[in-house]
Amino acid sequence: MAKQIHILNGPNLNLLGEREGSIYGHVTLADIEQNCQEECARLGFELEFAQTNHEGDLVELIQNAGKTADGIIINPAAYTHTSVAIHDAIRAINIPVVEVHLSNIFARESFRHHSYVSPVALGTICGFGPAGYILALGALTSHIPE
Ligand code: DHK
Repeated sequence: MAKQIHILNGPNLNLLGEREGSIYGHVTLADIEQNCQEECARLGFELEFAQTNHEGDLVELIQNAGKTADGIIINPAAYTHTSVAIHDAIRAINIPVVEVHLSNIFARESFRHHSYVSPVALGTICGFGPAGYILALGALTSHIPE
């Protein structure tokens, strides 16, 4: 059976393409999903792709992925900077997690410089726009044993 990656996206990422284009660009989340599906097929992995605007739902998606997936890529969006619940959910599972941000959070407002997710992630990719998801897939899948 093919190994599974779950890509989880947090609040307001459903608005990509129409939201603050100078920061987040003009690519939609559907475009990112399509690119990730193609890259996963190329790498020989199955992909589940999800977005939610709700913190508790993101916690449940992480818990479920912990039971069924082999690795997670997560862009927790604003919850990156606020959510102990997401930090704890990642600590509670035993699969690798790669954190992604489209923008370079360290070049933005100081409240974005702290991440509750980075200390419990395998690694973080930020500042490369949608390409960050593809970079994360390469990093994560190379970390998952055959
Ligand atoms: C997306 C958001 O919505 C922000 O709240 C984060 C992140 C940055 C991103 O760059 O993908 O601060």
